[in-house]
Amino acid sequence: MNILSLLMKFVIIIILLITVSCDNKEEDLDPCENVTCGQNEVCNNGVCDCLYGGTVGNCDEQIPTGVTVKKIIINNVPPENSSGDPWDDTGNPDLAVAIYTSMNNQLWFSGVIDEVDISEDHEFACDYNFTNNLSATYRIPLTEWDGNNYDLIGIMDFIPYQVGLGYPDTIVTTNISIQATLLMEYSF
Ligand SMILES: [Ca+2]
Repeated sequence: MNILSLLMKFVIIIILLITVSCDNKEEDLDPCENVTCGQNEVCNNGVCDCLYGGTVGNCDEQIPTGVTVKKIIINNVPPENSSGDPWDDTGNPDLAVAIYTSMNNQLWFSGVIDEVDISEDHEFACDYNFTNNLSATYRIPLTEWDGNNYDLIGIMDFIPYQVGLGYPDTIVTTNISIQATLLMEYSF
């Protein structure tokens, strides 16, 4: 009887010890123990945060509050339309560029520049400032005008700001045979 009672007590003590040691183990477990954070990141409760702001994975990079397209430089225009005819019947093409949202809302229009020598780069002053939806895709249609009629030469896509790509001074966008270089500026 005594031996049985002792054995019971022993078993109870062992169970208590195991329970207590398990509890302690849980309390002592550091949620950051197996978390490896990047440069300029710190682990808070198992999650990596940026030490100085920015985006996790690239903590040096601050999200701009504004992105300005200073200029749109058309580098390459196909010499003929899809029918194999020159863009203009009487002379050099009369070009315009614009910026549209992906929903086809016009944000900016360059106005038509007459008689563009497409064998050379042509620069359109722009200065359009994006202040929201910086990482959305926008469209840049290039058109050739005759009075109020125009032919669409092609549409190039671009994204003002992409996380992880930094702040490039220029963004080059192409669409098969047309190419534009955008001169960019960022504000914070
Ligand atoms: Ca024309």
